[in-house]
Amino acid sequence: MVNSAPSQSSEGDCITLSRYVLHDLKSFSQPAQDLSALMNRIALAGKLISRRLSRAGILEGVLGFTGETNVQGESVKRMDVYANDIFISVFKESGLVCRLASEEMDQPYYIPENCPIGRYTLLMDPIDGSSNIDTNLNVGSIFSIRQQQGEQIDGEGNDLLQDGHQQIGAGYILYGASTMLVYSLGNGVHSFTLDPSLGEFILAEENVKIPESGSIYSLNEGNFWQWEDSIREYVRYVHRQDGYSARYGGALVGDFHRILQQGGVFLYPGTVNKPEGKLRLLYETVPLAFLVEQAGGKASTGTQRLMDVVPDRLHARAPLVIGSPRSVELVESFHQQSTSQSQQPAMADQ
Ligand code: AHM
Ligand code: MG
Repeated sequence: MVNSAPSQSSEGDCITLSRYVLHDLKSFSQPAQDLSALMNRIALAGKLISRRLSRAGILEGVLGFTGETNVQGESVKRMDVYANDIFISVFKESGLVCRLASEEMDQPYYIPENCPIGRYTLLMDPIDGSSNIDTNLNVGSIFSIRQQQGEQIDGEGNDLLQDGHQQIGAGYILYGASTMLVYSLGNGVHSFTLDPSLGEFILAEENVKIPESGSIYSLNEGNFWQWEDSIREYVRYVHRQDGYSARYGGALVGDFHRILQQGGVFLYPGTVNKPEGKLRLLYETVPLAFLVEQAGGKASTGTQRLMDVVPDRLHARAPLVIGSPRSVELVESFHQQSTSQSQQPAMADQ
């Protein structure tokens, strides 16, 4: 057991991610060592991606599109491919992760030499918010860790079609003014800032707690006329109140990070054409749901707790309402109102 809590007393005693993870898990056991090593590899991927992004404007072949489309039919950016390859390469010969599943890949990627010992699957969105890359705005990587169950896993990853409670950890890396890594392995949420001079993620805040409510609402209001009534009613309500602020950066990780720190709610609702919304369950919304719940917040589809949703396919999507508990409940109350109204018998004409 690790007994003494590391303390951040001076610049010479900064707490690195690898040191902190073992403290967080309160163990030096083999599984704890493995998870610590796994988090270190994720951090390495984050450092490599961060380094490339920081020089994007002066390196050849970083910005722009590849000309390909991914499994979702979306145009692929060069950085999407780079970041996806980085996550794969940092786990090769690691003995840790047998399989990676990513927003960018049709089917899971197996690293057979790891599989006899590496019982983990890493799910990820290697670059989330990639439309921000070419304008030098913040983007992120989202990750989720699941333990493989049983000996047999099929090539298509059907065993991954389970609810969010199967996650043993989740987090994100935010490539912003500084690069931050925020994670939870089920014992609270902890945040780290990359110190480029050391090349290490240093503890910024342990046990991050989201405020009970907040004044920020974050959604793409350009879709107003495509939403269902309940979301439109919620936004009309917000417009009539004093003190709300709209904040939307077009990259989920950055928008979510602000809400985690300052409170409020992020929404990506379904639209007429896409009732299930835009964001993917396994790579984006469910990992953040795990994290926000660990920070005392809530995540829902508007009508159902997100952690309970079972995807019907690897790249399934669902509407997202995530943030401070009271702020999420407020959005849900508009859904409930609209459901109860639609269930009332139509008034007979007088
Ligand atoms: P991506 O993973 O293809 O980048 O798409 C996800 C991003 C989120 O980061 C962001 O919240 C959302 O798409 C923005 O979508 P929109 O431009 O429709 O507002
Ligand atoms: Mg994404």
